[in-house]
Amino acid sequence: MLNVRDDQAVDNSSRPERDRAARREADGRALRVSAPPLERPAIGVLGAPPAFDPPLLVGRPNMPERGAFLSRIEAMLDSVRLTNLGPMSVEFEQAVADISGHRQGIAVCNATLGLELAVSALGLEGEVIVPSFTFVATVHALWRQGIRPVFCDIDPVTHNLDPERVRAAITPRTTGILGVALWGDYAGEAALRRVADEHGLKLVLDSAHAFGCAREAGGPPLSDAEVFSFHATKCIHAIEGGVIATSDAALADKLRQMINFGFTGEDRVSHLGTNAKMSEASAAMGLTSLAARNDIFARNRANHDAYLRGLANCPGLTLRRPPAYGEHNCQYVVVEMDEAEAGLGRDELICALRHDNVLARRYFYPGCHRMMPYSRLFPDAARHLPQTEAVARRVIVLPTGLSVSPEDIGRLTAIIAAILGSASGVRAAIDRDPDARRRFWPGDEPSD
Ligand code: T4K
Repeated sequence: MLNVRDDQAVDNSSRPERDRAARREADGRALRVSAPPLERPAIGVLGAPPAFDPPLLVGRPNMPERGAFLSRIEAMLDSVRLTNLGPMSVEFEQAVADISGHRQGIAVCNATLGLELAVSALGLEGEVIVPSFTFVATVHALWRQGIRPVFCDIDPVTHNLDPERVRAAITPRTTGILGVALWGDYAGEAALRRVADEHGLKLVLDSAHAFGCAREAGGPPLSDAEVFSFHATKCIHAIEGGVIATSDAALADKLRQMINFGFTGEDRVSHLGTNAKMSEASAAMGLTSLAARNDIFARNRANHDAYLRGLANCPGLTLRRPPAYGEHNCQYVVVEMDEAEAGLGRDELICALRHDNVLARRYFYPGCHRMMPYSRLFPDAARHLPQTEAVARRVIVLPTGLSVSPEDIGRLTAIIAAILGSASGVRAAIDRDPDARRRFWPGDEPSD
């Protein structure tokens, strides 16, 4: 049985009656989009009590079935095998490899180190082509290996690398392409493979988001190696963890050595390695989480459907749909906002939602090229990344996972509709609180 938050209907019985009445009133008004906003506010930003308590988060961990997790922990304690390629990490890595269609998996302590090791084991150096519209770990994995990241623009529809732009970015110093299956979408994998083959390059995929997602037209893996994240915020997780997956046996052998300091014998070191092993405690969580995969994906799908229904009433907001082919983990609910149509700015909507305890995110704003050290190293990068710049300004990621129910999403989307329906009042309220932006995003704004 999954440990699903049991207060999803937001039970206020312990709160004062006054509070409950205000909440009911707020809910009712939230549905009446055309109600005069400032007289009797229905939404947090206009003075109503927050709609959600506890807050709805993007990336709140899916908690495991406790009994199953604890019995794995007991087995670990009984066996006195805590780490160093123990039986649970071996079971976990093979299960991940099987599900993702690779022959082998190498469990690691997180996907960031997994990416560094994959890149290093494949011998990448010089320049590697990479998107800027990704979590910054993708790019750090290159730069920390002394590789120059060459930022390439994305396709505005798939949000993944644009293969034709990748082709155009290749130089004599290019040794590989580090693509990202962003939001669990493998779009472009086959085209990137073709480009890589034409130029004798390696293809590595950052598939941190993509565990359990079908590939284009259900095809096989096409990268030389791909790396999945099992961080606590991922729908299937090992608290911290990752798996490097590959069908190249020699590469897998080398990686197994590299995650263990480069040891190839008790007293023999054959590679520059590190310590990137997954502990048995993490593997215990990973296996428990994996066993709940169908339930977790089903909840994410139900939540996605609830967003689809609810956002149909929200002008200017387009919910990104998972690809039509095959299974998808639906772990990120990605909405693109057309500010002109919505009548409100993307950041204003996020600010407003925070007053209702909905902590929507701006993943992956402002793009890695605007983060240090890359903004200093490549100050002109933005000129070549128009799609990245535009997409990063219009994406909002909304809460999902086991801690969020379709009913929550019904209320949440009604609140979004109310916010958009009261756009001018919302804007005025936000403008009256000039510190709000600094509170939510200290250190904003990136320089152009
Ligand atoms: N490549 C890509 C494309 C990635 O997206 C990522 C990671 C990586 C590579 C690297 O993978 P790892 O090395 O991490 O395996 C989170 C995650 O830390 C990160 O793993 C993830 N991507 C990224 C998209 O999101 P933050 O800084 O946004 O998460 P944070 O700390 O704000 O947590 C999200 C929410 O969840 C918060 O509201 C708090 C809540 N939370 C979080 C944790 C960890 C909890 O309630 N409990 C918890 O234990 O980065």
